[in-house]
Amino acid sequence: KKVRIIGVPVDLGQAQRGVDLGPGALRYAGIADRLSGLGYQVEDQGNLDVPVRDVLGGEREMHYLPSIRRVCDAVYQAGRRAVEDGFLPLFMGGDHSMALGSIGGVTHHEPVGVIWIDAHGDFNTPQTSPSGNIHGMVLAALMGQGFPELVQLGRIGPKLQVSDVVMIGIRELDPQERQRLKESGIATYTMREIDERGMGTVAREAVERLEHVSRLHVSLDLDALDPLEVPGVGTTSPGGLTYREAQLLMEIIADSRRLASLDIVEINPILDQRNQTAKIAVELAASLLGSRIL
Ligand code: DIR
Ligand code: MN
Ligand code: MN
Ligand code: MN
Repeated sequence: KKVRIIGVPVDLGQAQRGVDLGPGALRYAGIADRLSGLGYQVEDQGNLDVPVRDVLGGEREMHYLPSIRRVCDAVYQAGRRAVEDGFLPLFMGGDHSMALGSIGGVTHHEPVGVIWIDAHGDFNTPQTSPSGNIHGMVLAALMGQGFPELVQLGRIGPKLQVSDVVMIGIRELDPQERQRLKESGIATYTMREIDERGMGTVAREAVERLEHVSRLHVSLDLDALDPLEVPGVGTTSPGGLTYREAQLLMEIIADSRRLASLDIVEINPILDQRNQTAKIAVELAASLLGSRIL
């Protein structure tokens, strides 16, 4: 069992400064040692090259689309190579825009089922996005909608089918994004579903919905958790998953034994207290990779 850690210090997909420090925060929280302790051979490939926005003045109006595309191209190739080399790639963001590359790359050879854990839908198109921020458009682009530069990234055409995606933790959607998501047919477990039915039931059902694919990818946006427990994220949304609910979700996904790749995104250590968000993310990653209480 081999894990390859790939740092993607990109903050260009959103407005708040500080998410580019996520890979460092996760390393300082001990992610590599935690996973080695579980018996994995862990290889840290370092950070991919990402330009800082301070040198990209001319791209501001375009919400850094050209640079995000270039970064995601590199992420795509790194993800593809990790799978070819027999590793489970762990992508450390950075903001969620990097998932365009990670999910593109890990689906290069065969489809994967994606569990998108997020307070937000990330299902905007350039036409529906009130902010223009590309991290809010990633899932739509992966499914073939939005900027052609992003839709055609790595290889031509959509990277995901509707039936290959489940979303968990959703509670904040823009008006037109909400309409788009409802019409998309994507299986979406909102906070209401989790409150009413419980995380155990929801998580098992979510994994079952992806039974037709042999590999699973988890895209974990830390803002899915409640900001009281993880203050170190850029776009906080109240009423999120508790740490316990998130742990249970990780353990149930791990039980499937099909986890093949992972994104940990949107950690902003500048807004954090004592790196607690990254520490919690490390514990969640450990559960997802098989750590058990007993
Ligand atoms: C919002 C926020 N829906 C947007 N999205 C965030 O800008 O499109 N995603 N924060 O994680
Ligand atoms: Mn997100
Ligand atoms: Mn989010
Ligand atoms: Mn704009």
